[in-house]
Amino acid sequence: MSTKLFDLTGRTALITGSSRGLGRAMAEGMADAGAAIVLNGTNADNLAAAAAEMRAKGYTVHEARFDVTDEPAIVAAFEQLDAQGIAVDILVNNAGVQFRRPMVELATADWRRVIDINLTAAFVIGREAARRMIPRGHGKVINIGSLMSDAARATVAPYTAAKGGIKMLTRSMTVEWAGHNIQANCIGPGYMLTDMNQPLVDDEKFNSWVVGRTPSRRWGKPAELVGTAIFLASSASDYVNGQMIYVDGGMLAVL
Ligand code: GCO
Repeated sequence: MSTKLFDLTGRTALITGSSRGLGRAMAEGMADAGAAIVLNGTNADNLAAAAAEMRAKGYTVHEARFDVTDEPAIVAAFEQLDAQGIAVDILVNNAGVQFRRPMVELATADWRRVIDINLTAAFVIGREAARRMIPRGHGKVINIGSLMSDAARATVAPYTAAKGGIKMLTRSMTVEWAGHNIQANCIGPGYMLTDMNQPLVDDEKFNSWVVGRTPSRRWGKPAELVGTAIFLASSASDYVNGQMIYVDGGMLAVL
């Protein structure tokens, strides 16, 4: 009984920003749990390479190349999936960027770009997915938040505002879509070893702070998000809605 609860066989997951980093790790994990995967990215070569690597492992992989800030491209991608008979049962709004600059030095255009990628995209893609999940009577939406969904760090204001917003967007999705048997939840990764964070890992002072501030005394590995992602994508979470689950080594739980 218990293993079937986490079985994703017969389901299809679209994961934005999934040719590398956290998105790729979740794509591999969900594929291993039985899901067909729709990989997304903006770089055709990276997307094709990631798809080929995953297909070589026997996984069912489709590719949807679009920029998450390009609404016409998003709509067209969903229409193409419709035409191919590919129903997105699980949406992971993972694509995101970081831009580190003190607010007094931050250009409004940079603020807007981070908000567009990290927050507005999750609304637009979530809306397109839900328009199709509602008639089918089921769906899973997993938004990727951050420690910054609940705590602020200097120099990352637009990211913090966006990740706080993604937590509340998840609750808006819950209040409007749970009645259609769509479960919307949020994962809050801690400091994970990703390309985006490499400059922080390489900064001895920052690295020491992360290791000292995290009860687990280490950075997280992208693969360590997979269990929570599979849980929220599976029948095991059919009565879990509007929640934020932190995978952060305990960082936010302690002073
Ligand atoms: C930063 C980091 C963080 C992490 C992650 C933590 O500059 O502090 O990029 O934002 O990436 O979001 O949850």
